[in-house]
Amino acid sequence: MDDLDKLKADVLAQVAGAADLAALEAVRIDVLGRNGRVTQLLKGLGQMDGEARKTAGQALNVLKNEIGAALDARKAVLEESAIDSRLAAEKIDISLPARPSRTGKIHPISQTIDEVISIFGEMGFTVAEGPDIEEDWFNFTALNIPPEHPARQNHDTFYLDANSPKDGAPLLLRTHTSPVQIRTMQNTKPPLRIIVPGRTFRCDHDATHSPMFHQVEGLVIDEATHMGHLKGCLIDFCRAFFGVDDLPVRFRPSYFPFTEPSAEVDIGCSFADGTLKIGAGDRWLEILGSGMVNPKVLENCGIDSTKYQGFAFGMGIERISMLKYGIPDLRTFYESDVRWLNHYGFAALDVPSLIAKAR
Ligand code: 2U9
Repeated sequence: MDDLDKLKADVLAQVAGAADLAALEAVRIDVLGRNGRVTQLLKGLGQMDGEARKTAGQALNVLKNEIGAALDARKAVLEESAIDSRLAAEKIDISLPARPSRTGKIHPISQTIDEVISIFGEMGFTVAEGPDIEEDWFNFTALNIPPEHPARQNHDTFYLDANSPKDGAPLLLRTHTSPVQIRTMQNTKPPLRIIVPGRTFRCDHDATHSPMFHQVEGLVIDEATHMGHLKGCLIDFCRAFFGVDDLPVRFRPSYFPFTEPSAEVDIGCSFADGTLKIGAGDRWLEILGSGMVNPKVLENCGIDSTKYQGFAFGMGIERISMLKYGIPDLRTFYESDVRWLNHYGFAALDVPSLIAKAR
């Protein structure tokens, strides 16, 4: 029994001293392997007699179990520390910039939307979205375009067969993203500062019109928002988007049912030798529509127009993308020609922070 105690102390010390899993496995083989020290003793039981064999057998089994438990416990500790050191060694540097994609390109429409979001994002706007299939009320009536209004004719609306569950009028494909502003005003208390990029649909198809196109609209509502805010915001936007610090911007009176007063926004340009140059010259290019939100529209959405006022604007994404990137033909946006995309597309993750650059 004394020998067994010594053996036990010796083995347990070896187990405790095993520095890694390989060393621990060597200890296990040395003790419990086919010719291991404890295995040999167990084999020797066969030569012993009766009572002595029983006593020695019990003691050896206890020893074997104790050593087995010690090996398991040490193994668990070593495995955990192996994982810890792997984790420490394999740390990844998430501040490294991603490798530029060698295959895919970002479509100019996505890029332009991302740029617009980036500029207005830095001015404190958040992005709002809504459904492509709309109810008549959200797309027209709430925007001060009642059924008999002539503006309805200009919208060339795609109507669906199904009627709206609310007013029985046919559902439609939204003709602008404005219904999202209506939904937001109904669901969110002012102050509001949102931009709404998205697909819009009009039954119109020729060289300069597509039945599906993209818009970004914006809406600001607060207690003292005025025309000066509208002008400052849109001048900053045009200068940041086209990357021209002193870009001339002109506000020209206009009419929209949902804004009063309304203004179209032009930027200065020249057409020397048939080439468009943005930022200088004696010509003007229309870029945006805008205006102070009509109080009737605020009231339609449950906003007190004696307390709140605001401004709104809208622009066509394809139009500003064509002007900025010199894309000559609207139809090419939707042809899915990979040669066109390789030429006009953008590297992934190349979303410029245009406001920061202009500063
Ligand atoms: C609400 C109130 C007001 C959004 C506006 C325009 C002027 C505009 C056109 C630009 C080119 C559409 O793509 S386009 O043809 N848009 O001129 N949009 S003000 O006014 C709103 C919207 C929602 C509740």
